[in-house]
Amino acid sequence: FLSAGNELGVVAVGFSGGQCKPGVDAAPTALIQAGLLTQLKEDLGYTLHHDDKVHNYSSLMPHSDPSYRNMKNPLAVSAVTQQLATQVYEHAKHGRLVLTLGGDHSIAIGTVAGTSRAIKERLGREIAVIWVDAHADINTPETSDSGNIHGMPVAFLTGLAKVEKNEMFGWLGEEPKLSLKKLVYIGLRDVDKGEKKILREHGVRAFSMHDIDRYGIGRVMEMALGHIGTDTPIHLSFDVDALDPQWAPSTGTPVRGGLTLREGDYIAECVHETGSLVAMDLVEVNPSLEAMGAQETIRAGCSLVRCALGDTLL
Ligand code: 4U7
Ligand code: MN
Ligand code: MN
Ligand code: MN
Repeated sequence: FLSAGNELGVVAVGFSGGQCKPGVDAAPTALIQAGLLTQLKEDLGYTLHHDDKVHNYSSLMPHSDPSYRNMKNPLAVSAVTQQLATQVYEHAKHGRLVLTLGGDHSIAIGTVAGTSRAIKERLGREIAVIWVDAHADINTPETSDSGNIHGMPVAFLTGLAKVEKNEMFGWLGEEPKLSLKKLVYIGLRDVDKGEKKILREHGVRAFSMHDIDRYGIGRVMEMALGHIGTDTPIHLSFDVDALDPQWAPSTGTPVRGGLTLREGDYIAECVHETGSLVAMDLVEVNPSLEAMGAQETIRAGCSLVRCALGDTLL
């Protein structure tokens, strides 16, 4: 009931303004050149809806974009994510599964907003989000030390970050795009003090690397999916830095002690098995960092996407 057959909407977003390191904008092209879209079409049998563009949204870039309330590039990130929300919405409202290739994680403000709106309109349902990441990305502009918006998307989507001006995420509107009760984290290991306070106060369901060590990834996925409940549309937002730098070294904010490649793929496979996946983001691949590991990181990213979209081992 969730998506129409094997129709896949693809959005490629070469955007890096949510953080300070250049190069993450080159990821969509690198992933596509590695054969990802061909594999989805030929091996997994999807019908692709893709404009064959990697969007850089240069026409949306403001001439001047000073920090505001501690946010870096607020106008650019707001404008790009607003446009992206429309693109994702257009795919999702036709019942297509939507794959977004980022870009830094700020783009999830747009992708989750787009999915959330389409699923509400089409099915009258709220989406759940599985956020796979070393980081919680739930800083508000006030709690963030870095001012980088890729560390804030969850705060904007859940309404924890207050917005006033339309051109600075006011377009998100009053209604949260995501309920804190329908959010599940997997892979956390570098959570800021202010973020821990937010997670605790709101009782957000989160599975850290400690939980994965204790229960194993199998039990963790049972618990994570159990929290969401069956038949709930799922948006999977996968930050490649959830993987250990051994498997994904080319990313802007690597943190040691992460998921193995197989644990990452397993998460994606379990989400596929629910039959409830409506959208996936793959973000934070930066081929220009740790050049030696770029091919490995790209390969890992392709594998995560294939697993979430139904590639099986046997
Ligand atoms: B990513 C950080 F301080 N929390 O806010 C911040 F540790 O999308 C990192 O998960 C954010 O890669 C990482 O800047 C954002 C930092
Ligand atoms: Mn991260
Ligand atoms: Mn992230
Ligand atoms: Mn990162």
